Parts: sequence; C-alpha cells; structure tokens
Amino acid sequence: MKITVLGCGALGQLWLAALCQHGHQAQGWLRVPQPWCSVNLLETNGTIFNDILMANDPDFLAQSDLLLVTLKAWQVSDAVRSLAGSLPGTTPILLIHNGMGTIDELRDVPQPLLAGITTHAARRDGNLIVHAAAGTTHIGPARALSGDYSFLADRLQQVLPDVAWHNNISAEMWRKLAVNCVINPLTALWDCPNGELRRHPQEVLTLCQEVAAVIEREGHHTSAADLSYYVGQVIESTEENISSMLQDVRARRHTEIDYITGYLLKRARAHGVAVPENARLFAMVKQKENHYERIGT
Ligand code: KPL
Repeated sequence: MKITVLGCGALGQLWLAALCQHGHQAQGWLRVPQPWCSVNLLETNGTIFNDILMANDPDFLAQSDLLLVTLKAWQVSDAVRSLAGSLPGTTPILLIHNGMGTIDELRDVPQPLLAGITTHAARRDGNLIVHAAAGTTHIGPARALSGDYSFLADRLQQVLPDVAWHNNISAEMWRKLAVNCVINPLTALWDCPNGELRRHPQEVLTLCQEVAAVIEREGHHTSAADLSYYVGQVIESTEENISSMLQDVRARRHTEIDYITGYLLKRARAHGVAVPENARLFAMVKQKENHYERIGT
C-alpha cells in the first residue's frame, strides 16, 4: 500500500518504520516544508531502524491508499483539513490520538474517517524514538461509512500488531478517554510517573465515578468499579511511564487537556451531569499551561 503518515513524532515514526520494514511505500508529512524525514527508532527488541524517508510529496499524497494521522489531538483538525483537498475522496483517513472531539471538527471532510486508539508506548529520547512497549491498536469507523474498511485492520496487523477492528469503536474510545482523564491530569499536576497513582485509589475512584456517569449517558454500559479496575490495570502496566501530558508539561508544550478532560466536560454539560473533580483538574492543567504559554518559555 501507499501510505502517508501525517505527523512524524514518536507514534508517526513508529508506524513509518514498521510500514517500510513490511514492504509498504510510506512517506511522512511534516509542518516544515522539507522533502525528507528521518526515522530513528529503537525497537522493543533492542534493534535500531534508521532511515531517511520521503516527505511532503504532493503526488505521493494524491496516490495514497491511506492517510494515517498521528498528530496530537489539537493539531489534527487544521492539518487534515489542509490536506483533504489533495487526497482522493475515497482514500480513508485514520486518526490515532489521545482524546476525543476531532471527529466533530472534521464533519465536513468528505473522505471516509476512521478513529483509532493505541496502547503502544513510544517516546522521544533526544533524536531517538524509543518503542517502550508493544500494545494494541483499536480501529473502526468514526462515522457511518459507505464501504467496509475492516481490511485495513488485517493489513495493519501485519505491520504493527496487534490491530483490532471494531464496528463500534466508540465504547473503546470512551474507555481510553477514562484512562486519560484519570492518569494524564493527575500525573501532570503531581509530576510523577503513572505508578505513583497506586497510592491514590480514592482520587482515582472519584474521577471514575464522574466519567462513568457521562459514559452511561452516552449510551454505553459501564460502572465506576469497572472503570477504576481498568484504570488500575493501566496504572500497573505503565507504572514507569511518564504520561504524555506530563511530558508535554515538562517540555512546556500545549497539552491535549481540551480533548481529554475538556471533551468529557463538554459531554457532561450536554447531559446535565455534574463532574466537579474533573472540572477542577481541567482548570488546574489549563492554569499551568496558560502560565508557561504566557511567559513564552
Ligand atoms: O495514554 C497514555 C498517555 O500517557 O497519554 C497512558 C495510557 C496514560 C500511558 O501513559
């Protein structure tokens, strides 16, 4: 397949390396107008993939069978919109990022839209991307589609396992949103690795109670106990991780809080559900972000 990967950060490079190693033609798409992107990845088995790949080629984009978007949630809408006009109307666009809300922003994009979430852990260490832990990528239609795109899960499964297809991806997305609503703001505010949250079961439960109430109103069956058990498992399995939000805060970058807790608050408001603890964490992360964005460091 011909695949353009929009966003060449940690997750983008992980996919670019895997696609090349499995015989697909892949190019990166970057904000900087340069015709190449370098991929420098340390795999989980200790091997290194290092190559210079094609980037930003409009002809390749126009012939792409898939646009794989690995940007941060807040970058997605503008970037996808700017490429959609150069992409065939039948080429699917697969969004893989933390948080929710980008699908609503891309309502008028004509291409088939797919949503994905992943538990692969990849982080930047200087010029190197470290694939810290293998995981599962769940993909499915982000809105009603006229064709069947489940074949993409089989293709991508051969490239970077595991990949699972869901006809209804929304329930999985909400479960991942719950994880991110708990782990990301707490670790970002307390400046701690994920495992530290083991010592705060009451705080985790309170957040899960609020998230569960919203998920129920969204029409998915869940409970605070189920969610906090699941979040607890993720805390255990990623105990040494520095969450993506804490990485952003430490690097004084814009965080994904608007698409994580911010999306929860929006849906809670629409359903008339009170989520005071999530609202408090949202305000605190925004305050932190505004502070460093204002002083410009
Ligand atoms: O998705 C994550 C993130 O850091 O954004 C978790 C699952 C919390 C792992 O760190």
